[in-house]
Amino acid sequence: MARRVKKARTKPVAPSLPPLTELPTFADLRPSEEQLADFEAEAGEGVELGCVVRLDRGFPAVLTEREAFRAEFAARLTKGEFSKVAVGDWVCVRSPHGHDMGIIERILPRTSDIARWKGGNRGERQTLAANVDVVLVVQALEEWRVSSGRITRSAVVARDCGARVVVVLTKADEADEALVRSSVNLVSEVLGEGSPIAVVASLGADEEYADLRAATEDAGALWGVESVRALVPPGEVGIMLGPSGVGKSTLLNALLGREALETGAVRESDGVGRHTTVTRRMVAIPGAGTIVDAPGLRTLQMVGHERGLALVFPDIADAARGCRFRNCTHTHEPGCEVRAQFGDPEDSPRLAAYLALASEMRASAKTLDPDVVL
Ligand SMILES: Nc1nc2c(ncn2[C@@H]2O[C@H](COP(=O)(O)OP(=O)(O)OP(=O)(O)O)[C@@H](O)[C@H]2O)c(=O)[nH]1
Ligand SMILES: [Mg+2]
Ligand SMILES: [Zn+2]
Repeated sequence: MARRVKKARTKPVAPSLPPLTELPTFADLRPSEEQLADFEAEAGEGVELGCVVRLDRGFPAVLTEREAFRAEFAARLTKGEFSKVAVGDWVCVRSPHGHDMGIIERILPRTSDIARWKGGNRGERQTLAANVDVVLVVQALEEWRVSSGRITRSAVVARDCGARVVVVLTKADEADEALVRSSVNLVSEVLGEGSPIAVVASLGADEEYADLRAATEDAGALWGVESVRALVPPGEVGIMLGPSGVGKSTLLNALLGREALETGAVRESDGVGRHTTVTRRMVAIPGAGTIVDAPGLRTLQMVGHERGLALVFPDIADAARGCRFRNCTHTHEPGCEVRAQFGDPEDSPRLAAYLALASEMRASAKTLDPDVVL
């Protein structure tokens, strides 16, 4: 019989955490007028304004005007609130003053909240980043075609949360001109004019690829790592959103000009990444704003993002208001204005993407009630 080993009762300690590097300066991060006013109205003696710049396995790090430090929550905040702090959050914080940790007293209301649902129909809402201006939807060009479904899905979540969308197609060096051209055309078709597209080959110098550059620009997209800087101007905060292994951290290293972030090989058999990045962290980009590197996402469920859907597909959402039935699925119903105006989804990737996301939202609304879980 196996002997039971008695477990030692030790107090849980914070794991050893990596040093705080690549941080933006405090002046790079700009709280909104409301956040500043809230801070001034509420902050007491010894409390400073801070921004959550990293989360390492759930442990926050905060940057104030004077310093950067690890922080924990004031006792009254720990219940439930702990998991809710996100990179980008503005907080009222007490400096450590010789202690290990600063103390977060309050999270200030967010201007935007990039969130996703996880965990199926008993799921919870997880904030990926707060107060974000722009979402970089990242996808690799190595496949035979990019997934317009994945891109529109990310765009809907981003727009629903109040952020702009830009699309970054990576690994252009593994594609040819025809693939670059058709991928850019597909993304422009499904997302319309509003979202800029950049095509990058992060491991080489932008000048090395004259043919890819010509194909990219010809299709109406921006070429090269350097073009990404202008998409996140100084003072703005962006987040990279995309599956593991598409090259998010590699692109950030290229923008930084050194290997500051860990990158990892993708699995040979199916090209899927191994979730190399495990930290959410802000990275200050020279000549640009701040970009949050984040772990790749396996799934992005569509729950209650109707407003985002209408923002990404305004013309289709408009037409849908003209359908005879209010709950028209635009698949078989008579008097369907969407089908009348946009035809058959088989001929229109844009309509097909809209219908797939709308149908998923109808299904999730039946099993998940966002208002209850929030
Ligand atoms: N050929 C080529 N390979 C690239 C490019 N960008 C990234 N890679 C490779 O793709 C693999 C994954 O890159 P990462 O930057 O770690 O991917 P990631 O999106 O950060 O992945 P997670 O952190 O797991 O979410 C690495 O082996 C990179 O060298 C590129 O532009 N061209
Ligand atoms: Mg990474
Ligand atoms: Zn209809």
